[in-house]
Amino acid sequence: MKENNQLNGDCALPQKEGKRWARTTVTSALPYANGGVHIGHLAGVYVPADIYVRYLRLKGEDVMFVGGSDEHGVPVTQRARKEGITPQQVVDRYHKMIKDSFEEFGISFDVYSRTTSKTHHQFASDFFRKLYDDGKLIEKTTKQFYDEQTGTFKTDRDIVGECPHCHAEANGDQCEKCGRDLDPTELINPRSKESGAQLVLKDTTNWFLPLNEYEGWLKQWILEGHKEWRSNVYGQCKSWLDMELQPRAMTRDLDWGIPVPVEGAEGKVLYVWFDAPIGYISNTKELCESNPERWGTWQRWWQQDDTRLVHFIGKDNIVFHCIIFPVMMKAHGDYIMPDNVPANEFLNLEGDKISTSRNWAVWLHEYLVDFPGKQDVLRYALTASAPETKDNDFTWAEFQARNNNELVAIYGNFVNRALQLTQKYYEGVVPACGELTDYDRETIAEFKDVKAKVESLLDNFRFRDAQKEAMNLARIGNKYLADSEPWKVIKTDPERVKTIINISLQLTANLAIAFEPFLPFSSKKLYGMLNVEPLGWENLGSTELLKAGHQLAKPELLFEKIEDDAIKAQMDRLERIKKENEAANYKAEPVKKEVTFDDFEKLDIRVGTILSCEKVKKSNKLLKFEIADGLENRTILSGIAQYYNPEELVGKQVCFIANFPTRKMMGLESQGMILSAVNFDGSLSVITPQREVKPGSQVG
Ligand code: B3M
Ligand code: ZN
Repeated sequence: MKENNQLNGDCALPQKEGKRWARTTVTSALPYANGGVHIGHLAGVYVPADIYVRYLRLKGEDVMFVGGSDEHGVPVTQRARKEGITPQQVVDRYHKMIKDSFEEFGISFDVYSRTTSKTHHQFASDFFRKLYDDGKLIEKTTKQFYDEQTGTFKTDRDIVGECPHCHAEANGDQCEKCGRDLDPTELINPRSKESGAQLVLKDTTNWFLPLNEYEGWLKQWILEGHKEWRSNVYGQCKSWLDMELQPRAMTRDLDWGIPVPVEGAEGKVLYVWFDAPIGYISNTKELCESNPERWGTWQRWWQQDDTRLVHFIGKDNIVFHCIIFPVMMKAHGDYIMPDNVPANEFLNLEGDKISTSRNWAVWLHEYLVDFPGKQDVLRYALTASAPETKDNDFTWAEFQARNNNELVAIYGNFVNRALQLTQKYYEGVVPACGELTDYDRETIAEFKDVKAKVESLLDNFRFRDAQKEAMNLARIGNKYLADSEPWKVIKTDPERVKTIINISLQLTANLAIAFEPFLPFSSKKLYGMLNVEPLGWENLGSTELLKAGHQLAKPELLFEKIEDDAIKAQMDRLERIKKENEAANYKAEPVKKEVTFDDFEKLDIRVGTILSCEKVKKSNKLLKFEIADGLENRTILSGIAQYYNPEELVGKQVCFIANFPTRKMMGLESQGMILSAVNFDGSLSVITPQREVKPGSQVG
């Protein structure tokens, strides 16, 4: 194909060993289309990838940002079973939802497709077939669990049974109770999750990728060649390579997935981790074919030596992107290898691991309902506490503080002051810059530095620190205004104020550039207020961005304070979810030691009617009851004040133990004990006979 100039554009990408990169292919993990996306996804993968891509684009690099949904695999079929719908319905629903969320948060994919597309099925199938034809795969027969009721083999996650260690019910791959990794053959009494049937072991043939044969090459390529990779990534690769690699199955006995293109392989599909990374390539192909003028051929992005490949992923995907997928591409033979895999650690939520099944997450589509228009606030907060080197915690309190104390109080405040002063003194027209003082020069020198700093950090995938540098520019601005005091000087030296305001406005324009990769919505808004088109990354640090005489638009607030109520509503939601999870996980206490009927008969349990009920003074636990017991009536104290209003109990019947010795509490006598059920969360509910009976009736 004939390549146009744009495709051949000159480049200034980071160079390695004299290598000259002409373009960059950036991929971000394909999320499973079995649920929405949450802040963990955004912080770990998509926001950093987007910042990086926006930055490269701003620098004029030729870059393609590839994304898509991973629509095969057991997570999808499990979801389908849970919801009683087909896997196709599951992926249709969630692909749309995920795609919309990414769009709303400004994740600027050049292509976002799906692994159920025709292009992908064909591509992955051909890829497999080439490995198969070239003899790069080995055929192995192994014993797998088989469900005779449904006539299907079961994958680890579709098997349940008794954990051999702690005897809780466990999944085939892991016991959630004791946390141990398991092999399904270790389970006592393995059963099918789907049908509940006992499983039997049955022979099956699958195709394996002999990872072991590539060990030497992997060691050379990663351990020798990529010492610059993040230490968490390098470390994980090293520990894999230090253990002996084993052949790994690339096909599965399942019906949801891409059929294995080999005769006699009916009922088998490609392993989801075989087809998913190929999705990056087939999505590239789809994009290239839709616009060959702009993108050229897909091979340019995957097979040309002057292309740089970068994978953004979470730490649980490291082995797939650094070992298995590279071996697949190496075995195939025509592909370039990733130059870097900046994997992040995990983001927790309020101290707990984010979990889709426990709904312990902040979902993007829900966030936007609660905080409309505040995409950048979340982007900012997530980058500020990105789990780049270790797991990190997202808290709503920190989110609020990042907004109120940084976006509003530093960035927004500076911009607002600069623009408002321009309105006030010059009706929104940029004043001319006069003679500079030493202090002006120092300030200008400081903000000229920012470009080099931000670039070097971004080139090294240090997004948190890079964003901090951008914010530092606003700090410089605030300090400059506070020190220069134009609101005072205006009375004595109005000419001088023109220079102060001019510099402040140049700084404001610089902020719009510096924050563009991080906070695209806010930069757009700020460019609007400055009444200019995007100013260009190459101009970051310039003091001549806004010409004297240029008319600005009406200023608005760039960020708004987030009030305590909004944060409390989020905390209440999490509290509710915690409660629901506790209830769902509640397991009844084991039964106590056996007693005899005689033991039971010693207890005199009766029904009484509550005549009156009131709070005991100075106690927040105790209620005082007058109970009609069919004899002389009695007073009983009970520690249920947190769970009932006294009025709601009057007239009700309760069960109580009548032959307990009288006890003194808070100076009052209690003649018996009211029986309550203790709920999973410790809350109490009094026991009432199901039909009204005469006070004093015995319970037995
Ligand atoms: N869908 C796993 C995950 O969502 C998987 C990533 C595929 S990337 C090629 O964590
Ligand atoms: Zn266990």
